[in-house]
Amino acid sequence: MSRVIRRSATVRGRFLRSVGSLSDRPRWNLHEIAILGRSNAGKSSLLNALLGARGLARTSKTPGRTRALNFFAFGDELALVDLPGYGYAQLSKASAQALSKLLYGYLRTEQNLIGALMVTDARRGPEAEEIELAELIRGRELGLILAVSKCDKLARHERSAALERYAALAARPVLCSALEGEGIEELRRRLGELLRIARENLRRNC
Ligand SMILES: Nc1nc2c(ncn2[C@@H]2O[C@H](COP(=O)(O)OP(=O)(O)O)[C@@H](O)[C@H]2O)c(=O)[nH]1
Ligand SMILES: [Mg+2]
Repeated sequence: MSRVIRRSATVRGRFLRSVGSLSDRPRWNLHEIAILGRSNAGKSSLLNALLGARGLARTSKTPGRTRALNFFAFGDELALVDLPGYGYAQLSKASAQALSKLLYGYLRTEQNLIGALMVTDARRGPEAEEIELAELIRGRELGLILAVSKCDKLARHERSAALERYAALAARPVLCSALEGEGIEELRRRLGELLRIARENLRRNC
């Protein structure tokens, strides 16, 4: 597939599309980075902070609300994909299975996918599903950025321990807060890094 690559100086966040099944995935020339994390970890909030647009991705006090793949433009070469969170206990077994199929199906097969931004809660530690997802991403030789979020909830002395808990999950975890803006610039820089690598790979394979 040939792709049109244009450079963008500024990031413009914009909702693109929402799809409820893998067969409806968009066919476009955008690179995609998946936003991963357990339900309520703060994925949609972080996405809004990254896109610089409050309320673009739907955030919720009620876990399990994202039931589709939601695509947002981050500049004009990259789409960030808000995915259904896992680990939401209130869903019926059938709904949980359908969401899991959508999530894993997308991560295993999407050809435009260049990496994932995994969002974790700074007050917790890595869980089995996060380890499994990180392995899946690495297995496909895609980039993995780890956002250790809600760091505004930590006391100063708890910060390094939070990073240490997550160090085994991915290199260079980023402590961040969607609420207060800490770490957002660094995460944007990391997204740019993945994009540059993807451009390079594309050029080499042409
Ligand atoms: N204190 C704090 N709360 C946050 C932060 N990010 C998200 N939240 C809250 O956590 C809850 C879940 O956030 P949401 O973005 O909907 O999580 P998602 O289910 O992973 O998309 C909401 O009540 C948010 O307001 C943060 O950086 N700091
Ligand atoms: Mg969400």
